[in-house]
Amino acid sequence: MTTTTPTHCPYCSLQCGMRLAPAAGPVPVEVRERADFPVNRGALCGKGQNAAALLAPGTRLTTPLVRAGKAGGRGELRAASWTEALDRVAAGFAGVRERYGADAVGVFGGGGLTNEKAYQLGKFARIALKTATIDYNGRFCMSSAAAAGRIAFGVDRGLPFPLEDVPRTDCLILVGANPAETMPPALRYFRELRENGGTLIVVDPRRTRTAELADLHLQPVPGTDLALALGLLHLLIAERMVDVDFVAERTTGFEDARAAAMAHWPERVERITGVPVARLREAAQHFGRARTGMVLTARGPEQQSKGTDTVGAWINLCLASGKAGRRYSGYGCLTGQGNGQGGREHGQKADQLPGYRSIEDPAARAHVAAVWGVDPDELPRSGRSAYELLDSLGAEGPDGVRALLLMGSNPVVSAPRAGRIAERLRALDLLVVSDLVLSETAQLADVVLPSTQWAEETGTMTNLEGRVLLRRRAVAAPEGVRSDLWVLRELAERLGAKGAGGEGGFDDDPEAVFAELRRASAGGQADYAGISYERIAAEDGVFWPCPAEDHPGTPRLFLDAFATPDGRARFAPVSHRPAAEEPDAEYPMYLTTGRVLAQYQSGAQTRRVAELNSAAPGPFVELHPRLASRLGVADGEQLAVVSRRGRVVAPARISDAIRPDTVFMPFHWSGPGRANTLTNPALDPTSKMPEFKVCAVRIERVGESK
Ligand SMILES: Nc1nc2c(c(=O)[nH]1)N[C@H]1C(S)=C(S)[C@@H](COP(=O)(O)OP(=O)(O)OC[C@H]3O[C@@H](n4cnc5c(=O)[nH]c(N)nc54)[C@H](O)[C@@H]3O)O[C@H]1N2
Ligand SMILES: Nc1nc2c(c(=O)[nH]1)N[C@H]1C(S)=C(S)[C@@H](COP(=O)(O)OP(=O)(O)OC[C@H]3O[C@@H](n4cnc5c(=O)[nH]c(N)nc54)[C@H](O)[C@@H]3O)O[C@H]1N2
Ligand code: SF4
Ligand SMILES: [Mo]
Repeated sequence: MTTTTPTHCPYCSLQCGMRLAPAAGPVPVEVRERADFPVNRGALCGKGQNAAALLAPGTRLTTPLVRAGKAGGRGELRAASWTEALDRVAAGFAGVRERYGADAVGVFGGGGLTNEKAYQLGKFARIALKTATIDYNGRFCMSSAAAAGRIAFGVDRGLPFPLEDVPRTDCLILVGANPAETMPPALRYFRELRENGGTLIVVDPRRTRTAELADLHLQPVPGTDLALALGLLHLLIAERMVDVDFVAERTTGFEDARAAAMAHWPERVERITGVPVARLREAAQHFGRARTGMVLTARGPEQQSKGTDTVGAWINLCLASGKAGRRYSGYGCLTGQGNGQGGREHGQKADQLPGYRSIEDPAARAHVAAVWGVDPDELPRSGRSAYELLDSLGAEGPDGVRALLLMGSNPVVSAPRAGRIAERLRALDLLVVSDLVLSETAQLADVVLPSTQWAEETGTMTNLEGRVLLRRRAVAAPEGVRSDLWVLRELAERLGAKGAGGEGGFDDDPEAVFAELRRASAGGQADYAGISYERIAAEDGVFWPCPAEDHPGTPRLFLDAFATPDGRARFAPVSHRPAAEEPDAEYPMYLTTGRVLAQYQSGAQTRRVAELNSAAPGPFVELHPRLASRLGVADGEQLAVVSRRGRVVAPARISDAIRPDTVFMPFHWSGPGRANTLTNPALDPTSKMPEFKVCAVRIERVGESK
């Protein structure tokens, strides 16, 4: 019998359990089913099934690369030794720091990094580089839901209940989420909900495969979810479906929220959203009359320049109808990246210290500084958010960032207004990219550091339920590849950071880093103090907060009280406002963007896997047959899509599943079909989330067929 290693998928936040068995040949392991892990019970999507392909030496980086000359410019990337590469990085960072100050060296992390890496990256920025300039790609992901959750409930954990509760609720509204493509093994929970007699309502401008499962599909204009939620609350109030006792006992702020909702009567909401009044009434009746109910949002309503208020409006709906803080009821956000949850808790965010602490809070600074063995006054303050950081790269003057360490993101493809971001990356004095593959962003780097991958390293990941999981090393990495933790230790030593390499310094053993993370998080909101690798292994994961080894962990939050100072949830007094850019005569269509099943994010990984690439080989523009016939466009014909930021070309995919006033593009590709050439970097004022889900475009025929 071969011994298999139980671990989790390297991709999305469902963190499906899988087993790895040793294999002969260039791909050193084989993915097997792990039926005993509760979240996916053995089911995997194609990305998980084919995850091992990237371990083969031919598809990934196996040696550091350095460039002669400046970023994006003269020299070619060539193979180098680790010593040469790391010496160059350390000298470059030290030089920029000397010339421009510590904040001119930036760090950009990712929600795919393990908790240990995310923690160490935040610590590296604050005490080795001493820079305030750090943020990460999670800002582009669930930051609006995180902000709204903190405002309403006092804490941000994507789902306040395990997925196993979903089939037990009576009515579920899924807003701008397409798990049929983005988390297929989770569909089981929504199917079971219907089998149990519950009602599923889906809100999406497209009739997705997820919407096809629903009892009711509301198909709003992109960017109008805020009005839709207000309209539903209006109907709840008008038809006396408010849970008055719950509102009185467990919430504050209802009066202002009520006043805002009263200004959104059904006919007005129909005019804004395009959703007929009859449909609104039907949805309000289902949700309002149900004994228990949930609202789950994903990127649709969140990736808007009013994402925080929009999520707040959906939370209001839950609170007003008493569907929060009770078993089988509540609001949740479906977090996206593998460690999208843990990655936002341990300090790679601009304003944050480990344990979901605020970097501006004196008590938090003192606690974390003590764990790190530094003076609290030495810790930098808050830095700038992801888009603001990327936008300031290479700029002259006091705010310009001149050098960047990028670990776990590919912004050349995934950042809004990506053309501008690629240009800013080229303007840096020094761009350092740690990655598994030569991504589009790594191709611009001065130094590329090849990192070990999921099956080659151990670490913890926190899934969308707040369940801390153990990723286990199953196979040795190829010669020439090193872990991110090792890189951070080596760089910290070269930069002369206090304690580097030694006890309590920059360890590269994941379990030792986790032990330190536990202490740093102790007493914070995301308290991991009681979680150990042994416990995770024995218990199918441990839910935070878990303050002590004898604490059972917390699968369900808010049953007794919300995490606000007075224990009450807070209504958000929000009103509708239009998207930052609405269609006009010149740019008459809405563009929205998102995902397809076989590709992951910027595609850096999945475009290199043959099975996935043949399933989804390139970008496309989804458009309604009525729009297609008005433009005289045939299926498969090359179309140009033009926005105020740029122009892309991709084939037409004609489908009556989309609204006739909207086109959709997936964002997984670079080159002429890169959706983010078009997107609008208008930011939500609270979360700094860019408006990936709405901008105005014009469609032009290119004139040649595929
Ligand atoms: N296959 C695959 N799976 C993934 C990923 C991937 O790249 N590929 N990425 C992972 C990550 S990081 C994330 S964040 C999740 C994202 O998971 P989802 O949020 O499910 O994915 P998206 O396709 O971005 O958006 C969901 C839906 O929002 C709809 N939408 C667009 N505009 C609006 C709007 O204005 N309002 C509403 N209500 N809906 C709108 C789109 O039509 C789309 O169907 O997926 C994770 N899983
Ligand atoms: N238009 C549009 N744009 C979007 C979105 C959208 O819906 N529409 N969604 C946004 C969202 S939700 C997200 S999450 C972002 C994601 O976009 P990105 O941040 O670009 O995410 P990935 O493509 O996953 O990039 C991760 C990179 O890190 C590498 N990597 C993976 N694991 C590790 C590791 O452990 N160490 C190191 N060093 N490298 C690693 C991968 O090979 C890859 O190159 O895109 C955003 N962009
Ligand atoms: S759903 Fe997500 S975690 Fe599960 S196999 Fe697919 S990509 Fe991996
Ligand atoms: Mo994401």
